[in-house]
Amino acid sequence: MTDKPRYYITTAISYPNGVPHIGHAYEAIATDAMARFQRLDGKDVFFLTGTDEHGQKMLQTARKEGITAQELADRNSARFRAMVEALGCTNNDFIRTSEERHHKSSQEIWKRMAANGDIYKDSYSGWYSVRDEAFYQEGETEVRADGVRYGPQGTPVEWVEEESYFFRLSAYQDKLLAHYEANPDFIGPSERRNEIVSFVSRGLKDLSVSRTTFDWGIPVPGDERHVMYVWVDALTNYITGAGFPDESDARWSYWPADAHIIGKDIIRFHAVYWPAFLMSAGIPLPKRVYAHGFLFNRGEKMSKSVGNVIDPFSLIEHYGLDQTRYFFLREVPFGQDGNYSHEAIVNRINADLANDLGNLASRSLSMISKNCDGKLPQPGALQPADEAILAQADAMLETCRAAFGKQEIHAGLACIWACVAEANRYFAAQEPWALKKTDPERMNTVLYVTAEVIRQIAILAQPVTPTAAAKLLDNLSVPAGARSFATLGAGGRLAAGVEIPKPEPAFPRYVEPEQ
Ligand code: ME8
Repeated sequence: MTDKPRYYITTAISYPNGVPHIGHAYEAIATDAMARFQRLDGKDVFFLTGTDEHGQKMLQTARKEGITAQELADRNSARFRAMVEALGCTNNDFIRTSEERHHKSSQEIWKRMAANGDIYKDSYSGWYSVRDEAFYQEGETEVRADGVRYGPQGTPVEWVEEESYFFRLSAYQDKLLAHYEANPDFIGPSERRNEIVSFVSRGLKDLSVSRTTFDWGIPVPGDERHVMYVWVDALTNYITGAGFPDESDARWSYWPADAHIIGKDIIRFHAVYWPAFLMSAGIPLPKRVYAHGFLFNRGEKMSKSVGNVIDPFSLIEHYGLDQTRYFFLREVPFGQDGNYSHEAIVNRINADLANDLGNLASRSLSMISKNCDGKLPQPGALQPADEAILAQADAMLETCRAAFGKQEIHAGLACIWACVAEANRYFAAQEPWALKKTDPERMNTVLYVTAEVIRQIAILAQPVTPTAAAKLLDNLSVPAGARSFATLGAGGRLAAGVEIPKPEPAFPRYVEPEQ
């Protein structure tokens, strides 16, 4: 624990009823980039991810496979853990909802909601989607040509009738609307905010929060015939991870979370149910819920039957980790749906990374190696072109900070790569290779300025392409302790005379494998 400002960020916790797919990887990559950004920007970051192991969907899958739900959870949760590792994620913890600490925390939040008078017993009858683990109003469902009734996310629903505890969600309609009004940044992006405000304005019904027809879940305190509705326990993971209910735990100082990063299909749970549960239990609300879009394979929804589900492990192996991270975060405006295809990935790797940044770095640094005794050259008097490119580089932090602060990762990357493009124009226009003969002092200035701009680009690229950015900074002999955002701008300029190694390529070109 330090006296740095705290920053708590989470992904959704994934259902380990199957193995991880690219949608899960996308969320982890984006959240990791935001966690790394805040860390480099001087915050004490806590980043939580994990698996959501209870509920009927897990139980049904386990039965089909002839194993227990716990066995299924153990097997697949390990795959999710391996995925976040393979993606280079810097999560500080990995929570599993079947853990004891989480049972304790969920039972405590339940008791607090009950003590507040918000839980009562009745009987439930209505439509339920096992795939979404969600209850739907009849009006939200439709019977399609195949005779099956579907919910709003396109998954089949079934009729459920059983004794159930209810949460008095209807009592929170006005409080939620007042919260959205007073905290305009609570839900992002704005389309999602509007969607939620209009959903809540239409009126809220009390929510069924327990089930009796199966037992794979967390027992309801005082009535063990019931297990909690999986979303009550799932959402609670965010406070379990912060040490709840032990409010003397050092981790509790991270709560309330700064950002829950989730997909758009689960915004209702996070922006309606979760704040209502917390209000009821007297626990502060997270500061922001941000919903990203969905990824499609060439415009098609990924599905096992179409056979277009992409395995994140093979993607990283094929294209490289930094390349994969960069592609998704640059190509898809965060918050909108996005597409991926082999051509689009290769284009980003070769154009943005290998050509624009990689070539600029290797051309300028090899010139320094060859012509400046392998030492960062001493710049002479700066000319307007030098000042202009340095000013653009110095201004990046502010733009990136504003962009990452609103989860607009793509806008941060666009700003960095605009500087890469300008640095290329500067380098081409100044022709340092020609200055070598005509004006070596001026060549030194141009090479120094280019190296300094690359330093700032590499420092800011660390959250998204950590390995390649580290290579670029190694190539510039920037010490490990001088890579945080505090060194950006004029205060952290490269020191002339420092020896640099023979540059190692940071961004190789993608070459199609031989058929
Ligand atoms: O919803 N593109 O788990 P989950 C982008 N356990 N994101 C996608 C995606 C796609 N094609 N498919 C899924 C759950 N996601 C619950 C969450 S949180 C307390 C409980 C995203 O495994 C999805 O939107 O179905 C969600 O944010 C995350 O992956 C996990 O999805």
